[in-house]
Amino acid sequence: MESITFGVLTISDTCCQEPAKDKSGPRLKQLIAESFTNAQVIESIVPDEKDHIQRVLRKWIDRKELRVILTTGGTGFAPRDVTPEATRPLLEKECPQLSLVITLESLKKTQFAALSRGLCGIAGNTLILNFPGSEKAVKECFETVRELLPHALHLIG
Ligand code: MTE
Ligand code: CU1
Repeated sequence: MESITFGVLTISDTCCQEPAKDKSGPRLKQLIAESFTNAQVIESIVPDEKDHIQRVLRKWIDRKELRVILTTGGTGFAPRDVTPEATRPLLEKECPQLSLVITLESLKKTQFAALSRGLCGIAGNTLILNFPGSEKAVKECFETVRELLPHALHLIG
């Protein structure tokens, strides 16, 4: 399979102020490198603000070579958790079964998986997946979708 470019977007007020505190972004980068040979990873950290999140997502969706965006954080029930609300308007297609499989697998690890509202969908030729904001959660979620990604991207075209 040819090399895939991933965008990893950490969405966190704390990590945006102190990037050294971001554990889930670097973990995702490592998981990608272990799973896909020649993968390129672009990273960014933004606060839990809808317009900040959308600015990065739009920029990445417009980049033709960038095929997968993994966001981490902001999917929960707290007032400032707005990742799904920022993502939804940019999606051309939602992929609810992908969110379902992430939830089903996550529920095998923790019942708190029910508290993530993360979305999955397609914008242009980019697949966007919202993961929760912990190192443990991104590992579990990434491992759930990893094998699906090449065929998914093949279908998106
Ligand atoms: N999913 C998996 N696979 N593993 C986890 O540890 N944590 C849950 C949930 N989903 C978790 C998970 C918890 S505790 C919360 S509060 C929600 O994700 C939302 O997390 P977020 O607000 O950091 O996005
Ligand atoms: Cu939680």
